[in-house]
Amino acid sequence: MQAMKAPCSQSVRPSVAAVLRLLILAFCWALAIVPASRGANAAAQRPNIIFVFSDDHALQAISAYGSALHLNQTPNIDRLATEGALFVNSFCANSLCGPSRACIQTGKHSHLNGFMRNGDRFDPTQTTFPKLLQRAGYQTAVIGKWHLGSDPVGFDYWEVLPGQGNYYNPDFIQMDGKRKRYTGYCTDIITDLSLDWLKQASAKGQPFILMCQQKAPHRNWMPPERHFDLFEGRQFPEPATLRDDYAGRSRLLQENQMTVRDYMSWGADMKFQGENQFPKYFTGRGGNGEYNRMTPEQRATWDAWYEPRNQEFIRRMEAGELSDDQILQWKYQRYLHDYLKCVQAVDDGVGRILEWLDQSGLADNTIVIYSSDQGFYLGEHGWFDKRWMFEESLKMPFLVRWPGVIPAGVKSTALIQNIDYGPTFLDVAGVPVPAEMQGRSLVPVFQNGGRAPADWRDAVYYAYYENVAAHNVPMQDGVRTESYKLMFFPRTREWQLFDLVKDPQEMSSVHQDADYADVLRGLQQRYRDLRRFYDVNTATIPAHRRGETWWRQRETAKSALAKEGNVDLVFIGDSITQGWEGAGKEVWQEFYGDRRALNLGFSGDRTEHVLWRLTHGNLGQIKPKVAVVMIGTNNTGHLMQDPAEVAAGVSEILQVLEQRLPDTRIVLNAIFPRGATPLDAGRLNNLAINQRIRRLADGKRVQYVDVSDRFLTGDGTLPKELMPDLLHPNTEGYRRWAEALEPSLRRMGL
Ligand code: SGN
Ligand code: CA
Repeated sequence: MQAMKAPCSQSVRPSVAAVLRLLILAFCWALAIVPASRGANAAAQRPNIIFVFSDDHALQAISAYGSALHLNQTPNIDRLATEGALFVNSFCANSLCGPSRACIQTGKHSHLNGFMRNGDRFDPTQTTFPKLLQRAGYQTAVIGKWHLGSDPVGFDYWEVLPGQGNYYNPDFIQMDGKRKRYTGYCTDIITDLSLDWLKQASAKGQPFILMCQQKAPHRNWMPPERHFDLFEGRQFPEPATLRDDYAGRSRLLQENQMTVRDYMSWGADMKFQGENQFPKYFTGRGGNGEYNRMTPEQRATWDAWYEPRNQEFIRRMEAGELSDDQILQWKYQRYLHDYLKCVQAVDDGVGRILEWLDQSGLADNTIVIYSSDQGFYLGEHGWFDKRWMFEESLKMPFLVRWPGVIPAGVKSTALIQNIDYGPTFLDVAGVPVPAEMQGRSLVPVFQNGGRAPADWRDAVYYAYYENVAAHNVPMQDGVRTESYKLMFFPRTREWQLFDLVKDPQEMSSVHQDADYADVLRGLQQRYRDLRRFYDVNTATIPAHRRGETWWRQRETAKSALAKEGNVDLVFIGDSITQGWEGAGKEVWQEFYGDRRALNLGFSGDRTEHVLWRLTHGNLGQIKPKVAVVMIGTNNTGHLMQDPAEVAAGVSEILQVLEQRLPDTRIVLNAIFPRGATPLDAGRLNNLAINQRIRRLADGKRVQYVDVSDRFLTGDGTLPKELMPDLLHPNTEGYRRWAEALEPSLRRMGL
């Protein structure tokens, strides 16, 4: 669908040498030379790719991006921009480590590659670009941070950090599964290992791709000894929004747990030794795992630098010399100093790789890209970390040098995303991009001097799924165009709209401003259309509500019950099902009290929550004879979600049940009617869902039961005598439901 042609078949503006190379390649192909020799010839011509990828490197900390604050100098990374291109509108699809990497491997958004949150396990059987490049004769390697749970696949060589890895004396997982500890500083070790591999690979004559994936400058920002003195005496300027009060935007922003002011830890982040002496101002009790890993020599150097400075701060604190705001200022400086020193080592590594390319003569035929898994807040909005769809963490650095194709000094404003990297690498190698990949090759943008071709995208789609985990950032998704950003928070069902031209710091949402009514409407349509285009259906994407205490407790309690087994009948659903414990209690007792029944109804749940629960312990060890399923009215009520999407969610639930409880028969209950009259919008939506899910029944294992006639009067009115709130049955309503279910339950052997 979006597969681009190989660069060699497109119109280029190449150097004479490149034209010659392409001609020779075409000639070889035309002659259909035997595969072995063709491989050798073609391989010599296809460009090598070196992809240097770091962790949490903010654009503000790359001098080529010319940040307003002019924090630091990264001459080596900058070289890629001076000799190639700098992309200023480069975005991630999901601003988190594992998810970003999975998007890159697969060229797909998170909901399709399945790696939606850190801690998920990457399914290595998927189509990934390294596998395809390997098949096409490229030598492939990944060295450094991986963070995808499963072992790398599609690589001739890999050596990766376990999980987040360590800065000092890190362990690396070897291809045989064993761990090897290296003494030294992680960034330098990754560069060393990368150069070792490059030297070997370049001697073999086949083209290669290396993913050199730095751990730095990820939290807890542990600098290398050689840069301790780098910014001595420097006071970094503070971003204008360091003291953001989050007014004018969703209240969810206030719930964040990632401010420099309140969430810097005493030991790991701020590098103090011993117990936390000022728990009012610092989190944690103390301790720094990295410090514990150091050799005595490393510790001595470390202490010699940090201790006098720490002691001076402690002295001033004890003397009461520092106001709250001065303490914030101190933390911000410590944070920036450490972070930027980590960045410096990354830049050193890029320099060593570029130097090797120059010396080896491979620079001309090697594409070098620098990027990072997401951006990062360096105090903007008061924050560190990422996740939010605001600019600083939505953006990814992207600098690329491709001699002969990209002219020097290009600054591109094309909207690009990490799902484009895989397709780009394939395209560069002349490998067709599989239609299932959602990203697009950037080669046409490269060839067009950085300008987006006419058919390029007008907006990117973003979705963050790690709800209520570290830093308490809520689930969110949205679209970003050249000048606007629309965000949606499902938890509060709120829109946020930012005019990036007038309000580049995103300090005020204009979604309720009448002057922006047309923009809002237009972007909401773009949002819906993009979600359809990328196949995003939240009704089928498992989601939890563990941020709500009662929900978490109910989930834990129900899973514990389910673990015991001994269940013949299970009800699965939302508040209507949970109501068997409320208005329906007596009736439940009467009908199911002695039938080993379990209630898995959770008030407010939608299909996505049921999917999550059924796959995270709610089925425990149960093997019921019958499961009664009714779900979907909240997909209607909360979101007015498209009936086809909700029906897909129900279908997914039935599939999960079929896989996990193959011997259980299902009563698929039509969603109850809601609203007073037949033309109630919610009622109609439920009807449309029912029309679809009815077809999911096979009459044997899955039986469809519609009991609406027990509630509705002849003219379709829903009487309050049975459903006082026009949504939930009262006791009499539950009685009618139980009676209506009874024949099916008996037929199914209960
Ligand atoms: C760790 C960090 C978090 C960070 C995540 C994810 N805490 O948990 O601050 O958001 O990693 O980062 S720490 O105390 O262990 O440093 S990611 O880049 O891997 O997604
Ligand atoms: Ca990261």
